[in-house]
Amino acid sequence: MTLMLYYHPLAAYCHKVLVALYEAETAFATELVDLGDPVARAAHVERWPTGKMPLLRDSRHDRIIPETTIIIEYLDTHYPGPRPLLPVDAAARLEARLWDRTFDLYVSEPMQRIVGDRLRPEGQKDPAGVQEARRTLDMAYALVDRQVAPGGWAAGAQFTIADCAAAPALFYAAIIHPITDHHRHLLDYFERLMARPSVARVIEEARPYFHFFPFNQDMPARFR
Ligand SMILES: N[C@@H](CCC(=O)N[C@@H](CS)C(=O)NCC(=O)O)C(=O)O
Repeated sequence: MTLMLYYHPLAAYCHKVLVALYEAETAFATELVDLGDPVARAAHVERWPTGKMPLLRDSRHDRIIPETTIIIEYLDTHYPGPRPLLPVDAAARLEARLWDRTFDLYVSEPMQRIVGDRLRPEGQKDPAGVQEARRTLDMAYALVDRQVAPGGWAAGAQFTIADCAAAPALFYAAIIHPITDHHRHLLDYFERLMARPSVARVIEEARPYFHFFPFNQDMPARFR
């Protein structure tokens, strides 16, 4: 198989790329990477030193592509699907990239910080960091609520890279920091995302691993 995704089925950033691959109907193989296994971790760091997931290997061009935003841009360029995830029009493209960054930096990042803190041993926790992360999520929820008020997708009428980033970021963030009725537009957008076949497929495939998620008991029953 030309494309290989090194990933873990529970990892939010891996979900972001899986949504993109399913949207484009691109054929790919997967290799599950268990970063808890020192040998697997060392092999992964050897592929790309950040040790982050996912990574894409393209054997046709003999290269490893890191960073989800770059992976999706790469796929859109070299393995395009029926509809581009990065709009061709420059203004629409910039908007899609803006909201991709917004979901990564202001939803995924604080979500990961809160989850990471849950995994830390007693005595090494960072309550101030968690409080700050929750404040960031409150800000982001209000920001996105305003953005999606007209309906449609994160960057307009077209499903884009921004929605690939939004789906897993909001999926996990909503569990650890619930979205309330105060953000009605965001809740509606969340439901549109969850109903999208590519997103539903990724969640379905992750289901056997959800018991490893440290906030598993807070997950809505429909996802468990
Ligand atoms: N900026 C990176 C973030 C990737 C990332 O944080 N991946 C997480 C999984 S969701 C990871 O590899 N965590 C393991 C670690 O940090 O050791 C991207 O967009 O690819």
